[in-house]
Amino acid sequence: MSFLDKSTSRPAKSSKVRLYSSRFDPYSASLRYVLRAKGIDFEDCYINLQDKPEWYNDINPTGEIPCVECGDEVIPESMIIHDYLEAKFPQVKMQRTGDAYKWSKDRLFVTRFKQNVVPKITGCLKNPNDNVDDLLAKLKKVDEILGMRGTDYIGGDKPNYADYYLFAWVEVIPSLKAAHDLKIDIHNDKAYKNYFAWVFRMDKDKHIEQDRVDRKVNFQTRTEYLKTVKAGSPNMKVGL
Ligand SMILES: N[C@@H](CCC(=O)N[C@@H](CS)C(=O)NCC(=O)O)C(=O)O
Repeated sequence: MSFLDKSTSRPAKSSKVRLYSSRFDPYSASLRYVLRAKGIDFEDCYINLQDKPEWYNDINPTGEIPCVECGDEVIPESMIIHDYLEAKFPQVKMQRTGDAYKWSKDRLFVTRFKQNVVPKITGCLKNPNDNVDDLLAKLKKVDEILGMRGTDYIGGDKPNYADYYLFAWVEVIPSLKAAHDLKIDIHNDKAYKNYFAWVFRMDKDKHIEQDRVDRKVNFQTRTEYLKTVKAGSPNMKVGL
């Protein structure tokens, strides 16, 4: 893993897939989980979002992470990257884990989650009191959808990209709660039964666990990181 800021030059081309990301970024985490599930060897390049290298604009003119580089091919936008990885490395399927109807429902789920729930999670980072009730209401909806699916995972009997996308975001919530001292206690609430059963299963997923080991991103380090965000000076290197 490397940390890149204004003072660093663009890394030389690699024979591996390279993920330009940020250590605690959920969009990037979902891609790492999928890369692992597909068995793809990849390297992490962490961009310092507070002090971005100028050359990063050549990679993504919007300046956003994540971005994937594979030889001469550079792809931004998390959902387009998911599609690119699926097309480029089709051996292990992470999207077509059922028929066309299931694929569409999964995509709809991820799209609506990104539109409706992600802004509540990021909103909680800055202004928890204005966002937490909405977030909890939306998680109830997620619970209903998981219940209606009736399978262990959105993917069916094993996780697919929609599971990894969802998990990469909701795994932030316990740290948000700790960093902002939020009084949320929904673990024993029946309205979240399916959701927590799913979280419990995902939490034991080996690709997610490997990510925690490789990057040392876990409840403690993420909480410390969110505290540095709250204090106005994000420190991407906490716990290393
Ligand atoms: N639509 C983009 C959103 C990515 C995004 O919001 N990235 C944030 C980090 S979570 C970012 O790069 N912010 C820094 C910046 O815009 O300068 C995607 O899905 O990849």
